[in-house]
Amino acid sequence: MVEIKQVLIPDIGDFKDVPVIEVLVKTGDHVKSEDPLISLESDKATIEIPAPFSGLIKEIQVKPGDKVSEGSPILVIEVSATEDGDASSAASTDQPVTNPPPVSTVIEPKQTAAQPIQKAQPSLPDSLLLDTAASSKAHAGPSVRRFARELGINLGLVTGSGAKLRILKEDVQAFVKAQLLKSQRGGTGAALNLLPWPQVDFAKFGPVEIKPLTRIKQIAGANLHRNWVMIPHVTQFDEADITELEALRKESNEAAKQDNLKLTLLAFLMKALITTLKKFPEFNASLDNHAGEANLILKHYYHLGFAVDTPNGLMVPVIREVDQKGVIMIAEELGKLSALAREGKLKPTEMQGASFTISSLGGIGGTGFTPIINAPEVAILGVSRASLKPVYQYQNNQFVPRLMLPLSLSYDHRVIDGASAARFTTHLAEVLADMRLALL
Ligand code: CAO
Repeated sequence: MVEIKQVLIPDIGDFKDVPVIEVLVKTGDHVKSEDPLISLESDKATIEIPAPFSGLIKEIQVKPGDKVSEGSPILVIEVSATEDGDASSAASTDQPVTNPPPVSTVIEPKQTAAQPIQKAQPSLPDSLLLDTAASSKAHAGPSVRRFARELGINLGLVTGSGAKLRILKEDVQAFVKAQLLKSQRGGTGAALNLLPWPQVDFAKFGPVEIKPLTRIKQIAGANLHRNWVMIPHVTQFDEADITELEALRKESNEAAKQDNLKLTLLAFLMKALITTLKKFPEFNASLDNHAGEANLILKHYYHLGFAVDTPNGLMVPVIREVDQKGVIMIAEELGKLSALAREGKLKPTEMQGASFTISSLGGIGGTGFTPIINAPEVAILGVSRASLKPVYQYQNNQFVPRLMLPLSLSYDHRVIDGASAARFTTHLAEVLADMRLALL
């Protein structure tokens, strides 16, 4: 039996009117369930919409440049009962079938409301930046389109030097170079007057291998670069005595084991962090700095992002309303979200809305690092590996072994003063040393 099914855009979080950047299938193609159908790209995310079931593409209802939202029709698939297990159940309804949530989704950290910060190439004039409709008409292959999209360049403005004026990667590179030179000579003072990046033929010195960066790394890299260049970072270091906390964690873990749950330090740390964020609200904020006005947006919600190391690169899932959750519930969500991140199955909504981020390298090692702020947040807490250290106790006049946790707080110096940062880490260390303070 054969059935015609309508495929719609599934729940893609807060995104609306997102441009289609690529249609990855054509009429007559046979797709398997989960095969990517189209790519969408908002200013915050690149989303691939997968096929909800296997079948034959009968009709494509979108083209690059079209704008879609949840529920927009994408294409029509002919499903035969033999090729799709879902076909018989779906056949019983006349309702259009909506896809499952997108699987391979890459979300860039949320941006500020300030429009200029949302551009991928802050030093290029706005008119040169990505215009999806114009770019989609340009004569260029998929890899060149991808390259231009990563740079945020409007391909419609690039002159091609290939056959039939086809745009080559070199043309895009030459275009960017020329525009950067122009903006430097323009003398606005905004461009950095840097030497060109060294072009070295490494093969002259020994054998080499070329490995493309993953898509997640490329997107995360562009964001990290912007945040590093645009935010004046300072990092405040401190140590927290977590001897008692670690004893509590081990004890609690004995009980949690029966429920197949592991309470990691990060869950307790999040709980302690909420107490400190409530005392220092300017750390749970964003800077809205545009049109000549600067405002601090203080958030009355506590959604914590946490960096997860995945085989494809760094992802930052978000636990919402951490202030309303206990350590056990936080630990459960930590485990669930990090597993989804590692499998590449996080939904866009699971990576949005963080008000503050933690990056913990404690499970791996190191004594301190300088994390890059996840814009538009104004601070990020880095955590390194706890170790036993001799700590001098004045009351007993002796050194005692204590488990010390290194903290590295990077903050936006436009918003936060050094003194506030030192007070913040001191308070956090006090709470971690005595978690009863988190109950007050
Ligand atoms: N000091 C000492 N030991 C620590 C520790 C710390 N600060 N933090 C965790 N550990 C221990 C844990 O207790 C656990 O030990 P046991 O198995 O003996 O109980 C072990 O290290 C592994 O913990 P974990 O890292 O799996 O768990 P977590 O909850 O602490 O962290 C997560 C979860 C997702 C943050 C982590 O797995 C991860 O991906 N970290 C990397 C984040 C990253 O890449 N940051 C850099 C961003 S910038 O490039």
